[in-house]
Amino acid sequence: MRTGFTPEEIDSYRTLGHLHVTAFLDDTELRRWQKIVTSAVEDRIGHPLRGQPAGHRENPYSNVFLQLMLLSRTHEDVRELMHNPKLGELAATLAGLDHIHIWHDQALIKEPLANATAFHRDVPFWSFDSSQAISIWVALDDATPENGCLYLLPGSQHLTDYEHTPIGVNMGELPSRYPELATIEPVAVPARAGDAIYIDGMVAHGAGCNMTLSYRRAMTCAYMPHGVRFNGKKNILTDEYMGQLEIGDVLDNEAELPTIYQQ
Ligand SMILES: O=C(O)CCC(=O)C(=O)O
Repeated sequence: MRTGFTPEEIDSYRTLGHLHVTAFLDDTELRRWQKIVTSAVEDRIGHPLRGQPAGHRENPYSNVFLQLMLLSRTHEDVRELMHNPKLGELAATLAGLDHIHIWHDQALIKEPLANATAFHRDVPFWSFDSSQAISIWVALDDATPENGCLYLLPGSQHLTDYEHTPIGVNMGELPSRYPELATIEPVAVPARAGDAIYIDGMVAHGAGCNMTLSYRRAMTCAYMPHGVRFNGKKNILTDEYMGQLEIGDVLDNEAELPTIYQQ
């Protein structure tokens, strides 16, 4: 696994709102991630990653991807992968933080013929507002313009606010809401299996549709800066924790939102 970043990579992340790291995992690590994540996904969904193409569900958003949240809470081997402090240190370095927590992990699997993921920002879905939240998106298959690679609007992380805007079915909904985004040419970020793409939590991004008959697997983890405050949105917080929170409280529940790196 990558162990650090050059100053140029850090600058590039902060300017563009994303960083593509090639060969983030070596071949042995990639095979291990593929095996562990695929087995956890299949266990959660109750069938192998084979079968009919996406498109049979009535709601178009349900045909965007299989979204398996918090596999690390139910599968010990996923927990081991995701709770690697090195992953936390790398994310903290890019985000300019000295203490960082796991917000959530999720596997995102584009099924054959899956719909595109419309442009969105991640933080407005979450229970805190911050300009330093960051995610890692690790390709477990080659992600191409044909099967649903990521697309980003470089530099857009500074151009919007924290208002929640749902991921619509239409690619242009976010740029319609924030016209400045419509001045930025989307950039495709094809990735080889084992590459990682770091994504600023406020950068506008999406993914293409999967026009192939194969699955496009990715494993992701989102990170929360230490000391951020509850904004009233539930997202992945448990009912029990929500019941204890008031808007403005620091999100400091280590059982739900564990520290993954502290300098
Ligand atoms: O994998 C995808 O299709 C989209 C990924 C994404 O939007 C995200 O990780 O926030």
